[in-house]
This record gives sequence, structure tokens and C-alpha cells, in this order.
Amino acid sequence: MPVNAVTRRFRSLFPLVLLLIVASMPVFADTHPGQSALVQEVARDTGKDPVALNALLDQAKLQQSIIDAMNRPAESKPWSAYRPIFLTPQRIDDGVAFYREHRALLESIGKQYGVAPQYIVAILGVETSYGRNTGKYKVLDALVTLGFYYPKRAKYFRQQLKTLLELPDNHLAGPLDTLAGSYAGAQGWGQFMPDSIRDYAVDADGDGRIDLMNSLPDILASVANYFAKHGWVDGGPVAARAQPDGAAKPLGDWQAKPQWPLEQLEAWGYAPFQHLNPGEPTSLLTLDGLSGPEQWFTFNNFQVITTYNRSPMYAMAVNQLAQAIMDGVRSADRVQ
Ligand SMILES: [Ca+2]
Repeated sequence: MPVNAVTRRFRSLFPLVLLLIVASMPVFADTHPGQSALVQEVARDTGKDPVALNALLDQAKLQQSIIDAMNRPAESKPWSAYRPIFLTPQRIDDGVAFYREHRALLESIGKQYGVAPQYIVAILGVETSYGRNTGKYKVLDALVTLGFYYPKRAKYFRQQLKTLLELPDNHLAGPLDTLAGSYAGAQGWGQFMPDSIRDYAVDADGDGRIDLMNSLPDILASVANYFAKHGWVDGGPVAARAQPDGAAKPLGDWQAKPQWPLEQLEAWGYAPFQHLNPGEPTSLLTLDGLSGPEQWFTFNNFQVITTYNRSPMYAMAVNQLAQAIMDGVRSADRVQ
């Protein structure tokens, strides 16, 4: 046979040979779609053992209840209905008691990070009722379900799953397959997602471990550090009521980022109830209150709270809970 005929013969067999080689390789079937690609990335970036990573993911389960929770229509309650969920007498009293019990620690962390401690307490109050409801879903199930089976937000949650797998063991409250959290995979008293644990959580008690479930210093300092890194201004205003006059200029949608100096809004017919720096960068927020529309000036620190949760009602609830807690602490101080 001429040489080129042999080559041709071999070429014609080549796909078959390739098929035989591939078929004889061990088969790693993904338990979850896209699992092996993720494992390869994590192993490449961290040097972690792919066999152990696969074993972790193999035992994670798709939970339909997590997808259902994500699909529940976003609650578009007016402020008049949203506020009473968080500003309950119980939550305020518990916050006052928490503040007074842990005052020295709170005030020392507040000073270190330049963040008013009542705002740290209010975040814990709104997120988990001061650590009472940190979530019952397995974090691995939540992030596998949303990262692999929830196309609408898969990109974000796959990234959170990747970060979770990449975190050093001493950044978590326990072994990865035992962690519990919200249906979205948020962990601890402050409900940190894995990217936030990686970027903002701190080991404040110096035991070499970041534990957002069991170490109060770690929990409080991590929230304070989150705020500080997002630009909290120590002593700066958060929000203040505005009184529009009859001819107040109508403004467009509220923006989290302060848009105008306060004096500009005053010139447009919105009067502050209290003395404030006229140059303070401000946005104007309208909420549907119990007795009609409420106008609020919102400032830089309000925007910082919205980095924790984008909703302006969330930020306002944190702001008002923080103030109610501080009022309660001060009146308890006066009684003593
Ligand atoms: Ca620690």
C-alpha cells in the first residue's frame, strides 16, 4: 500500500481510536450540572483536593424549597406595613438589653472602626433578631441549588459557592458540610455571604478563627468593618425628616448616592426639621407612612446601609431601630 494510502486508512480510523481511548478513561459523572468545571477552578486556584471537593458537592442536595423561596414575589409592602415588622417593642427592648449587656465590647469596636455601635446592633436585630434566627438551611445546599439550578441568579450564586469552597477552614464557624444559614446561603448573626466573609469578616478575639456564629467580637467587628470599608463616616448623619412646602419642586426617583447639597433641596422647598450642615450631600426619599407620604433627607451613611441590603426601607428600618435602641439605652442610664 502506498504510504499516503496507509495514512488515509489511519485517518479514517482515527475517530474510532479516539473514542476507544476516551471510553477507557475513568468517568467522573457530575452529581450537579457544571460541578466538575467548578471543582477544577477551585482546585486550580487554591490547590485544594478535587476528590474532597467533589465529595462535598456530591452530598449537597437540590432543595426545591430554596427555589420556591427565591421565586416568592418580592414583597412590595409600603413603609407603613414594613416598619412594624422590624420596629416591634420586643426587638427594640432586646436591642437595648443587648447593647447594655455588651456595652464595653460594642463601644470599643465602634471606636476602633469609627461606626456608631447602635447601628451594628440594629443590623443584628433586623437580620437575625440578635442571633436567634440565623437560618436552618444547609449553606452548601442553598448555594448548590441557586448556583446550579437557578438560572436567573446562577452567576452570582455560583460565585458565592466558589468563594465558600475556597475560603480557608479558619474563616468558617465549622466544617463546611455542617454550616447552616438562610435560604440564600447567608451565614451568622450578620448574615454574611461568602464574598463578604472573604472581604470584610475579621477575627477580633484573636483565636485564629473567624466565627460569625459563636464569637461576639468577631460578629460585631465584622459588621463594623463592613460599614467602615463601605465608607461609613464616623458621626455623620444617616437620615432626617424633610418638610416640603406647598410649592416644593417635584424630584425624580430616589438615588442611594447623595445627589445634591442639602441647601439645594432647601432652596427647592424641602425644609429640615433640625439643624444640619447645608453642604451635606443629600438625596430625597419619599416613603408611604401611616399618615401619608413622608419625605426624608438621606445621607452618605444611609447609602452605606443600602450596601448591606439595597432596599431603602431596609436602611430606614435599621436607622430607626438604631435610634430607638440608643434612646432606650439613654433612658435606662438616666434611671440608674
Ligand atoms: Ca475569632
